[in-house]
Amino acid sequence: QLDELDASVTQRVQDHPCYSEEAHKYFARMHVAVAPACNIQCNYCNRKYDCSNESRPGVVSEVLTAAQAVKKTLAVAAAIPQMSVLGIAGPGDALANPERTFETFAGLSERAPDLKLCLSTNGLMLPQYVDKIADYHVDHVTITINCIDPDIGAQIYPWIFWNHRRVTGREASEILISQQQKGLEMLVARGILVKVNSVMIPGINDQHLKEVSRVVRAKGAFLHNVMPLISDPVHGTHFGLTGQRGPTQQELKALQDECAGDMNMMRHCQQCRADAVGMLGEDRGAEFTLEKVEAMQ
Ligand code: CLF
Ligand code: SF4
Repeated sequence: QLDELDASVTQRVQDHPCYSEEAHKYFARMHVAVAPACNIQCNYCNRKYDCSNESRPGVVSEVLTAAQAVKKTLAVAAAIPQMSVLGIAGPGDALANPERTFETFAGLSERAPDLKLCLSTNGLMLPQYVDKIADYHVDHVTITINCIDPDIGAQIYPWIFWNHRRVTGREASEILISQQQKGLEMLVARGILVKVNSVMIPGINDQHLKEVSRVVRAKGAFLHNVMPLISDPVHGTHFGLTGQRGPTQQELKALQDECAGDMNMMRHCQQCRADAVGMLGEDRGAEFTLEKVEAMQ
């Protein structure tokens, strides 16, 4: 399918390790954990860990200010020549922490203009920030879309925070879904490359994700990444506590194959932490803690 894309798009993904399977052998990415807050609740989330939108529950990230994030990025980029992408993926939601997120992007577009900027979000605030995302030359945005049906959404999202109040039940999912779809359309209209992440939750959205794949493809999403639910009572997620299981490897692959009829599927995702550093599947974050970065300057 890649052959069908015009050359400019191919060029835009050729050094992004997530958007191009080939690129992940040669290029590295890093995340800066500048976004601790979140504006929704997913049943698979435990706020003590990194956002499961992009990240595997792991160890709590060191939350950075924008200035610290810029400093860390410059130090890492100097030490790892393959570093091509800087992403903000939590540990909460990038757009629930807009000041730090955009201040980080502003600092980097000035001091490291060659780094590609990448953002991952649950999509709730996306329509409000699309212009800003375009202004800061963020070229890659990931939206986590787990459903387009609010009845399914109600089983995944117990609440969202919207217009200064908490909204629950089906209404919460209706708002979230409509914001996500609107955000997707607005990004595509501005020529920003969109990847959709979906968490596969057996018995809840697994069959439905084929429809999600069709719809987001039709709206112009570039890539779909179906990730397995990591449900572990040890992490204290609501799903983990209720005994909800994650998919097996075979179930995940079968669903990815079914979705693939419609669009490019990402199959090399490593469910990175919100402070991951290095090639995909490699995490050199411990080499670049703030303390060590300060000592390098
Ligand atoms: Fe990070 Fe995500 Fe950007 Fe990549 S990760 S914000 S698109 S630079 Fe990549 Fe990691 Fe999978 Fe994400 S392997 S979890 S898809
Ligand atoms: Fe947790 Fe991420 Fe969902 Fe927010 S969007 S509740 S941080 S998994």
